[in-house]
Amino acid sequence: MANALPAPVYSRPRSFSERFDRKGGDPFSTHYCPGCGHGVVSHMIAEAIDDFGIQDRTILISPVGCAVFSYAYFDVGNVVAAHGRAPAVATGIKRARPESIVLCYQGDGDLAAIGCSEILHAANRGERISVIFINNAVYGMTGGQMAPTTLLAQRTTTTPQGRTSVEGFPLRVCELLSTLEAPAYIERVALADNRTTMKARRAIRKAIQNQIEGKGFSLVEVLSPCPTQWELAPVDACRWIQSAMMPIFPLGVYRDAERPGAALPRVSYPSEEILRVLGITEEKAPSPQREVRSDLNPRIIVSGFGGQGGLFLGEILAESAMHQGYQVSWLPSYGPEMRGGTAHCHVILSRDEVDSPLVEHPTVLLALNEPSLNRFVAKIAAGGLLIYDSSLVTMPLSRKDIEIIALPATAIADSLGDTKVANMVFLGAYLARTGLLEKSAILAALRRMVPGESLFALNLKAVEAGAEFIRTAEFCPV
Ligand SMILES: Cc1ncc(C[n+]2csc(CCOP(=O)(O)OP(=O)(O)O)c2C)c(N)n1
Ligand code: SF4
Repeated sequence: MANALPAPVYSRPRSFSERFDRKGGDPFSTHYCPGCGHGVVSHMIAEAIDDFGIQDRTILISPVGCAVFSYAYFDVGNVVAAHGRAPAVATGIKRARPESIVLCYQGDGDLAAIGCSEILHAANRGERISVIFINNAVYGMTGGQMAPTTLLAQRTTTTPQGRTSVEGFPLRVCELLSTLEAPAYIERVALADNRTTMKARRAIRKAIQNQIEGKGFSLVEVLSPCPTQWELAPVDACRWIQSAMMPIFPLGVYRDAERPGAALPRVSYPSEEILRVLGITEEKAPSPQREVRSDLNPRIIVSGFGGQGGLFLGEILAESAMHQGYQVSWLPSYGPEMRGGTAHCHVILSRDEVDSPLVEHPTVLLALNEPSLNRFVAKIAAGGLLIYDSSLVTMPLSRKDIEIIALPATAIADSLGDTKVANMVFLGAYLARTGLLEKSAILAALRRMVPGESLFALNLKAVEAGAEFIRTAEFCPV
């Protein structure tokens, strides 16, 4: 086979350390999640260092964030800077050792939040450093909180209903820095597919090459997947970069001293498109002022044995109502026993501000067992609603001033194959009786809070079975 092409050789860049020794990790793999963009970008940087033959004079400034262990991965000079301070540290090193190649590696929390002024001034001074900026639209390391780059309507742990303009708009670092006179090179790239990834590789090499050639400040922003905090499979995370991030953060060269006057990429702001991609229609978009459909402001107690899922039921109610624009509170109270002890929670869903999360006289009692019914039935406000598990409760009830629904929740859950979903039967029954919350809000809350497809499907079935009971059974008055 004289004409056969040589097989491609994939090798580990020499600029990676032999072992990735760090606190509490396997020394032969990185700590990055599967599908994370940090690993891809690290490989591109290491490969470029090898190809340019600069390993012995490269100094990498690692950030605080998911990339904090970069010092363990790169066999170059390493400094870990305080959160956001990489450009200041890089400035000092580059000025003291101008022959060194100084690379700043930063996340969007690090660079665009706490370190916003550092990067602005380093760029404005035209420091001869190369900055690789990972924009994954969240704080990855600390649990997926909102970053300055979080998209409008994007849900994060600190914007559970989606970011609104109250938290500010997504910060566009390339656009911001390109208003300055000093920078030599600014480009935004993405890890969305093979084509964009190859462009990202070229841009990273160019930013490093610029420094080797003594050109000024270079920055490459990489739209990078964080499947873990986005709660998406790696492939879907790449698609999300394309469909949701790229319209807001247009790719392209924002500054190139070699190509003065190059047209800047223009941002389009297809907010409807973003909302559609995020599964939110205009009407459902979060709006604090939104008029809710129901007139009820229920004050609810959910009570049962620990392990019956009463607290979770309360949480789902609060979360669903929050999706629908309610002010909510959820106050759990339980004994030290994980299972078998009593547990209850106070849940308030209100169109006005909630001044106290305590529910003294509930307008709704969801009693999952007899001791709970016994304890709280006298406290229900006149005209209130009681739903109790008639599979477990035998005590007679004498109150005539409230609506009472005897719901065989445990029996219904058993018929679905799992006693544990009796709490969801309660949820379905309560919602069907009151019409309080929209199905989409409940689905959204269940999606967020119930892990795994099969468990989600079972919970949904139980909610529907509870609703079906209300539609078909004769239940009141008892
Ligand atoms: C001074 C200071 N404030 C806050 C923190 C907590 N903290 C650690 S990492 C981080 C955010 C990291 O997010 P990002 O820079 O986007 O990097 P990612 O983890 O997504 O790669 C924060 C706020 C800290 N370590 N130090
Ligand atoms: S949390 Fe996100 S950014 Fe951090 S390692 Fe995992 S995927 Fe990467």
